[in-house]
Amino acid sequence: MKKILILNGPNLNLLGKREPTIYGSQSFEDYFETLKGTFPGVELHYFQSNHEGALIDKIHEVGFTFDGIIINAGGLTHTSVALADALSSVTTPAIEVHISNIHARESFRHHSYLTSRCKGMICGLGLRGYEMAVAWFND
Ligand code: CA2
Repeated sequence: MKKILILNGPNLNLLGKREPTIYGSQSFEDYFETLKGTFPGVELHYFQSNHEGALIDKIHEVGFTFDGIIINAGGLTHTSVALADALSSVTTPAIEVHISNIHARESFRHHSYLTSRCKGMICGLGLRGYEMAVAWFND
């Protein structure tokens, strides 16, 4: 069974509670339950943290044994060389996901330090982006 980690960064614990016009009205915990039902043959893990170091530690923890990492680093996407280095330092491939279309928003969101370290990037398709990333790893 493939092991996949979904890694969410800062503020994504507020999904479903604030800014529903941008990020939708479902909490990630609820969505995660649906996702597990969609992929019964995949061992799905979920970790969210508001702390950069905790996200890096998690990448190191799973990055040599899991089959895939799906990462939405939140605002750290646009600032964190350290997260990019963590993705480069492990063997598990990653896919970057953003709920909103970062290229249709403020210019500071247009650059991601992570994209070049990932197999691909999905943005603007809401929570469905996570499902598409799981499907790709599960192929
Ligand atoms: O669109 C995405 O998934 C983002 O990664 C979300 C980040 C943002 O900084 C990126 O540019 C794009 C922000 C996460 C904040 O999430 C919230 C969710 C609900 C309410 C408030 C914030």
